[in-house]
Amino acid sequence: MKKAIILILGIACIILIFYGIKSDLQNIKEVSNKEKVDPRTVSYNGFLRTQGSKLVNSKGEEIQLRGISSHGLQWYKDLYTYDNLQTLRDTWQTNVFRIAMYTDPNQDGYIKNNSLKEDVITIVDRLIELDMYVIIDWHILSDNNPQTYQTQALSFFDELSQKYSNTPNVIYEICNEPNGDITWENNVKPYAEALINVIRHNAPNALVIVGIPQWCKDLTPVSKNPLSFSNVIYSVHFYAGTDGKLLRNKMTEFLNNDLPIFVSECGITDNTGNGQIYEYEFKEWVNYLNENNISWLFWSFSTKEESSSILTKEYTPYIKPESSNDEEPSEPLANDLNNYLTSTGQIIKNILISYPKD
Ligand code: IDC
Repeated sequence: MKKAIILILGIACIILIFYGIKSDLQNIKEVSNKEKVDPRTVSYNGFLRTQGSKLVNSKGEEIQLRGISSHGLQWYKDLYTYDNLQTLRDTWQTNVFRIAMYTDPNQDGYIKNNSLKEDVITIVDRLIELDMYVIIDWHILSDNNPQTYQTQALSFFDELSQKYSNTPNVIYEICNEPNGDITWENNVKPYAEALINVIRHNAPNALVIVGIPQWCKDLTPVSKNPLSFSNVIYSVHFYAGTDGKLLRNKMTEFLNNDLPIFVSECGITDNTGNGQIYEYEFKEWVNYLNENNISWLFWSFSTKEESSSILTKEYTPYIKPESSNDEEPSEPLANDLNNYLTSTGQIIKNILISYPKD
């Protein structure tokens, strides 16, 4: 009798151990599968390139990047902490962030304030660590012609493309929005050729975004006379209160000419970045972008009191004190940006998280 009990207990133990090991193995397999195939990461996708009108990853699969653009780095750089970028990745499900570095000296941009380059590098390195794509945006705006500071742009991108020559995360946006008294043929195209030559020399596989005339809306001259480089993508910017079907029709025509488009900036207001919110029109835009697999980034990650901001002015980020690098904030939730969303922030977050998991 005793022997029989011992035997039964023994068999029961063996069965339990067997199932324990099996479920452990299953867990390990599930975790390692997840680690291997998260299709939003740079480790999965590698260097991006263009193929006709499409953007594809290193395996030739189509890809759509979605993310948020910073506001002017000179004003809001403290917001782009590692924790906040991680939140954009994990809770907002984005895979790209854009660093808008204004150039205009009259706006305290890079031409006057060279130390912004160090801030760009700090944020780029955070995004590399987070396995996300990052766009370095030479944010011309009131300095309408990209040729005005071409010399400075050449040395800026020369240095950064050397530094990040083998880093698939980094995408170069060489001029935000050319505007004013300039043309594609005489100003933007020659500027782009000079810049792309330098970037390609250092980082032959890098994707380059080229802003086009009239605040990134005038596609016609580009279509007639595109750049002859590969892996170049043209940026179109829209603001839902200003731009609609007319611009979308032009984009469709452009795509049909086998040329690629990247929406490196877009907004839910009119083009002032303030005033009314055009939620319905913005969602029409997002549907169009999804149908065509066009990447897009939202303007903007800021706390400025204007309706394009995703955060309220009360938000302040938690900055880790220098001396206690590893310490957790005592009240982490108090600094969670998700608790300080404007209605714009809430709408954009909902749009981003409603995508099916890739
Ligand atoms: C706006 C900012 C605003 C700032 C202004 C001038 O939202 O706070 O005062 O720039 O620096 C763009 C530009 C982008 C603009 C945005 C909204 O790329 O810099 O930001 N916009 O006006 N193009 C179309 C709209």
